[in-house]
Amino acid sequence: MALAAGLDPLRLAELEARLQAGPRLSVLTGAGVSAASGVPTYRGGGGGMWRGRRAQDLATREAFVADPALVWEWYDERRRRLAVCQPNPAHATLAVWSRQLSVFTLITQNVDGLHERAGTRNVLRFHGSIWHLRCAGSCWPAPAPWEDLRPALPVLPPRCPACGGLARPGVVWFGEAIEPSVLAAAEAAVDCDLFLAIGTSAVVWPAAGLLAAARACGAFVVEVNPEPTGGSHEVDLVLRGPAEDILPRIRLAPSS
Ligand code: BV8
Ligand code: ZN
Repeated sequence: MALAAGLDPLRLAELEARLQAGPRLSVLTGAGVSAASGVPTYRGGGGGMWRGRRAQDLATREAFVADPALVWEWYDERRRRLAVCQPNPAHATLAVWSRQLSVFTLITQNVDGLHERAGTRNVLRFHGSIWHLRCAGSCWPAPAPWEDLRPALPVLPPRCPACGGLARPGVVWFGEAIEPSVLAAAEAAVDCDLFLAIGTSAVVWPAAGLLAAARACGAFVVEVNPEPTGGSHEVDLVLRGPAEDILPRIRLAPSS
């Protein structure tokens, strides 16, 4: 496979040398890492809109309270589409790295579950999971989020098994806080030697702030993305191309 156009082999070699030094590696992924699996990105072609509504307007508590059935139709449609998507070579490469490097953390903004399905170790689901549900009410003790992998939910909107009230997707909506233990683990993971930002537009906060935080900890920060992003100005190395082409080319061990 020819290298992605515009991809400098010397830059690839620089990342490879740093990986082969056995660094403490942290990776932040966004929707771009799942693009090759057929999962629409939020700001790319069409992924951000549904029935004329913007994803960031639908992925809110306000939208859910106003019309839980409509919001659940959107999530149900996304779950059905995701159920036929497979991890791609970018997910597979990161899964191998997660098992071969002793200090590895993957912080994903994606809710699609493809990193887990690829067998990646130590995944932090920064924005939760579309395959998890939790009580939307305030039943106490509310059950912990539960996993439901059925592509088509039998009842929409689904109910909470404990109180019979509405269930909601186990994701973090705009305006909602990141789960404190996940946020703390991600903030600890930016203290690393090498930080890769892969397939993210670096627009959504506080995830976007992790790049500068890693830099401030002395990490060498790399962006893997076919396009410039909100974080391009604060990285040390840019690999301008698709993750599914670039990542599999990077050898974790010097060729014997
Ligand atoms: C919070 C789950 C406070 C739901 C999601 C500071 C400044 C400005 C705004 C804010 C700020 N702080 C907070 C905000 C508000 C808001 C925000 O950031 N808004 C944005 C729009 C400006 N943030 C929040 O609301 C967050 N909460 O801060 O709460 C708080 C604190 C305490 C107490 C109470 C409240 C919560 C944000 C989480 C929202 N939930 N997802 C669902 O999915 O249904 S975010 C959702 O959008 C995704 O999860 C993802 O994270 C994000 C999209 O970003 P990307 O993943 O980067 O995807 P995108 O499409 O944008 O880009 C794709 C990239 O891939 C592109 O660059 C493209 O070039 C590239 N690409 C394409 N193909 C490939 C590729 N790359 C590599 N290979 C390829 N083949
Ligand atoms: Zn309940």
